[in-house]
Amino acid sequence: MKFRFTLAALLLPALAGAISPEPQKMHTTDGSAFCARKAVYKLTGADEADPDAVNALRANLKTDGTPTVEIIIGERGDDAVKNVAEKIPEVAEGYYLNIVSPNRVIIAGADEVGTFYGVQTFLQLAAGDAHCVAALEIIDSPAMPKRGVIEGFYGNPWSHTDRLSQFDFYGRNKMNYYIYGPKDDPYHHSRWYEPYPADKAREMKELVSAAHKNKVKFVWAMHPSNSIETPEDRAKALDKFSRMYDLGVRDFAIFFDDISAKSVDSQIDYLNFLDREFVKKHSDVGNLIVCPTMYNKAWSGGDYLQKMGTGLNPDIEIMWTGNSVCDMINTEDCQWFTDQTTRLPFIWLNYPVNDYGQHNLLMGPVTGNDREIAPMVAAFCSNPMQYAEASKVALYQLADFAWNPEAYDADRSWLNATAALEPGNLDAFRTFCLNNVDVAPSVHGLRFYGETPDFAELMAANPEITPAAVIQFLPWFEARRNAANELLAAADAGDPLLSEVREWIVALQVQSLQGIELARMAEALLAENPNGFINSYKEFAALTDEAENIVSRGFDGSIQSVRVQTGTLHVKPWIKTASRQLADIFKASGAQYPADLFPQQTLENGTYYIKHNGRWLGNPDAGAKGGAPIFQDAIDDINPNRQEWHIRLDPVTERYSIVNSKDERYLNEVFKFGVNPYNRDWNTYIIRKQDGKFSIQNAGNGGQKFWGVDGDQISGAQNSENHFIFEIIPVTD
Ligand code: 14T
Repeated sequence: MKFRFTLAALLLPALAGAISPEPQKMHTTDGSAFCARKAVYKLTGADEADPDAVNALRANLKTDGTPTVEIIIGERGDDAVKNVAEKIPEVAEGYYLNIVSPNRVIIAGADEVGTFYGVQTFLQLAAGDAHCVAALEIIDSPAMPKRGVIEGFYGNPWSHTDRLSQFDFYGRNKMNYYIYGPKDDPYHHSRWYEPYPADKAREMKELVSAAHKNKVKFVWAMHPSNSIETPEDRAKALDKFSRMYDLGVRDFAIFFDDISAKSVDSQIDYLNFLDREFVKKHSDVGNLIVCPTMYNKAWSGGDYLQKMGTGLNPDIEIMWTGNSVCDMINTEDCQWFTDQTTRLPFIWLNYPVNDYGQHNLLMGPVTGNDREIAPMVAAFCSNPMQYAEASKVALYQLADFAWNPEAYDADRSWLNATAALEPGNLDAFRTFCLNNVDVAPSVHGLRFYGETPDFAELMAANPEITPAAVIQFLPWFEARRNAANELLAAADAGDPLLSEVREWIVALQVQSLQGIELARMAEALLAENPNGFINSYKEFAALTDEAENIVSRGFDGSIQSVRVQTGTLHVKPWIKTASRQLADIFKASGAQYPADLFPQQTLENGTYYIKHNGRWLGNPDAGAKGGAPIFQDAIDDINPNRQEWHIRLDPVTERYSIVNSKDERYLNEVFKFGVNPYNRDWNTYIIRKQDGKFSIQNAGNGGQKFWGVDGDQISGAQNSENHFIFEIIPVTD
């Protein structure tokens, strides 16, 4: 067969590894080529070709001994590749790769970066399973000119080792941008004007050079907040930029995100000043990039963006996260931005960043970005997790997307990503990743519904949670336990990715053991074996406790330590519901059990008065929209249930909802009647009891405020106050 496009390498897994990103054009040609494992290479053109490309070949291939394969290498204009000049794509960073039967390879870049990328593709082919390469021809180039990563999250910045490993990864996967802007590096943000101390400066220099060797632009970003107007502030900014220049930095950005900006005019004036007084005074410094204060559509208003568009020097680039802070990028978002600014957005994709939902990892297929955006963006960069190694699963796919969005297939890209990253534990690793897909409800509302798809199928097949149904889930949990055990062994043997996310693997293990214990409880119920049930229940309760106390990055000085969770979309809520269901069946069976076996609820589900200083909490405007409950001096004998409250434990959050018995309206986290649909992540409370009095506290997304009382309304209490100020009294007929 003469022409087989694009998918050829994936259809020939025994012959080649997956090429990352997927090439634009590829076809196999007649004849077979050579086995890379045994080959000894001779390089032709190495003197003129890009040195980083040549080094990458030398570092990965055998070149000593009698040559069996010739590699002809160079970029447009070089003698070595002049015969194929017309085959080289006319796109920056493109390349032509020809593996000619039986033993010749031609790598010809459109420019130095193109040659380097051609080498990466060849090395990927040469590292395929059988180490044998097919004769084939590739013409390849990026759809988006700037592709990469913004280290722009809150929390523990990446380590030096993390970053070095990232740059190597970007080089191999053809990403060419890295923007340095970790919010918790004081020299970037809070003390932007201070020079890096000597040891940090040395590391920075090493980083810049490692990035450049991998054809990655190292953009150093500064976040000066509102200190931008005075001559002193501006002199400090120039000084800091100069110091960074001396460390090798040639690309700069200014971030104005997450502040309340004083004035767009002074931001524009400041940026144009830096552009004029610094960028334009250095012929080797790239375009200035800015993250505006209004960096997404939901936060945009007034004439801010229009002013940026017309006021900024034309080659200053403006970042954009899309429709909202955390959202995938659609053509409409890009168009909207361009309509405002007359510029193409420099995309800052807030994925897989998880600083706003730290309990969850984002390890799934990357879906949701429109494939048609390539001509509509200036750049496509992603803000990752503080977990650098684990972020590579998403970054691999985003590199694939940005290079060749038309061919992008999220599931296939995810399969390739996982295979490239954990070839030794592939099935177990994929199982692990699929348990960590959704970020759970958060302020940003970004969700992914593809988590644990086979568990979702089991749930659909067993909609009612009976003991027999619970037993159906046993093999699923056993398979997870086995995967977790395998990955833990690899983590402890030093695998960098798996040891980085070790706690989430433990969480998967504990969750599987919970599921296995639930099946034992179900078996005991069916066998009418109360002691068996009690023992398994105790075991289950201990595992639940363990699951809630797995902490990642809890070391001293950690900026963000995290209580980990996994399988939150389907598995975790199912486990909670199933355990309550089995416990209820057991209680109803009339079996004897120790009084303290089941957790004591502070309050049994029921209807209560809530009282403060002798006054009753009531709902005088029952049936209205919104409004607040009121403490009333007198008991309501006209409509008594306006002062009666249904207080119930939500089985998923294990916190209480508080709903008025007159009109079923719930209380929300700002102490009012909610007007949106009830949401357990916002509208449930922790209720505690001490000396006969109760405290009520917001939780989940609702924050941590305790209820206090101000006049006749509930208000947020000061932390120093006594929070046990309420009486909660059952309504008895
Ligand atoms: F600059 C921006 F494009 C941006 O996204 N800024 C931050 C970013 O550093 C952070 O990692 C990301 C995800 O949490 O969101 C932005 O930070 C926020 C966003 C909010 F909506 C911080 C507080 C918020 F309320």
